[in-house]
Amino acid sequence: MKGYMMGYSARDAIKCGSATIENHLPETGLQKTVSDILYDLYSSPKRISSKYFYDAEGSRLFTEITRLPEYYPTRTENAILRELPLDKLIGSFDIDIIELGSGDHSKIAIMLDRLLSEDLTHVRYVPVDISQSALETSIMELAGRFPGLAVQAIVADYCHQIHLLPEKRKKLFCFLGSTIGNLNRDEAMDFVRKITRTMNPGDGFLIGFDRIKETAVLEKAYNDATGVTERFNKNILRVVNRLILSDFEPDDFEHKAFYNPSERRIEMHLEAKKQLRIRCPFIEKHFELHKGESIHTENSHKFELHDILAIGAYAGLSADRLFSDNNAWFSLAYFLKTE
Ligand code: SAH
Ligand code: AVI
Repeated sequence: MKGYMMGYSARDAIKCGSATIENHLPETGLQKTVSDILYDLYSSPKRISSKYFYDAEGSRLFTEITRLPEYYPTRTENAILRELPLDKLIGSFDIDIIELGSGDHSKIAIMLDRLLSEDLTHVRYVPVDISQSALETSIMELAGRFPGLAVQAIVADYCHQIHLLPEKRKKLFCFLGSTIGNLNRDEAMDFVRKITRTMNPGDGFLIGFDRIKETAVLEKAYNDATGVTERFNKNILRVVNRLILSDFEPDDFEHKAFYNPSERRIEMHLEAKKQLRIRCPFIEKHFELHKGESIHTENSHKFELHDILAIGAYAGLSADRLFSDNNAWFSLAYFLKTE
């Protein structure tokens, strides 16, 4: 079995103007995907990896979340990005800007808007995302907005397919939106360290961190009045149904999102409204959820300044600049590889 999200194989790279898109997800193998998902569903407590949120519908819903009044992280980070001296961070070298989890590319567009058109000729943009649909939309929209910008899009799992990242040219890595917070704290440290190993002296790493703030503000951002986050959370069950051929009924579950102060994170769960039997052809029997049992679908860690500095230090990076809004609700840390 091959290929875990439908699509073309890596060899069928698609071109759009001066942009290319390659799908490397099939290399991870469907069998491994099925066994990973089943392993997590048999764990106690049950869980589903948050990377499965992002099929075409999940990516669309996430963009809708970023526009909600309650979801402060995007507009706060965007305001910081609008002031970011990108020209100073990249200099006048030929450079790859590699964005991990680029989503709907709205943030790189804000950053590239700040560059003069002659500076853009030195840039190759390399968005890396697990969502093929998000990258397809991105390359088309970027071609219209920044004609001539070289784009090499990579559909891949950035945690397990780091070897696919370009190595030769000078690089600026971007990991925005506090997507780093969706990894557990140890995973985040190891991930930044692994990426850093692919960097050369002089390369930079820009990481967005959502900061700790009033619990009410945090919890509202994940419990919006119009229920978009609820739809986003439940959509993960449709993705899982497609991958493991299970029969989860999303409306049998209630969306739960709350701040866990001891872990300093928002947790999202799907809680069974009644006793459930879930069937899946890859297991001999069904598996059961009792009423009130929950499936943990996402962690969104929040960061103190010392957490941010520790992540850079563990990777051997120098913390060069920290850009924050006036309330310190969100910070962008610019780390430099010096040796
Ligand atoms: N950076 C954007 C999008 C954040 S949403 C922003 O700040 O708005 C998180 C993005 O990361 C999604 O587009 C999702 O598809 C992608 N993603 C999540 N897990 C991933 C993984 N393991 N590998 C590659 N992309 C991943
Ligand atoms: C992508 N990531 C940083 C978002 C977050 O805030 O953790 C995903 C999200 N989940 C619910 N709302 C937004």
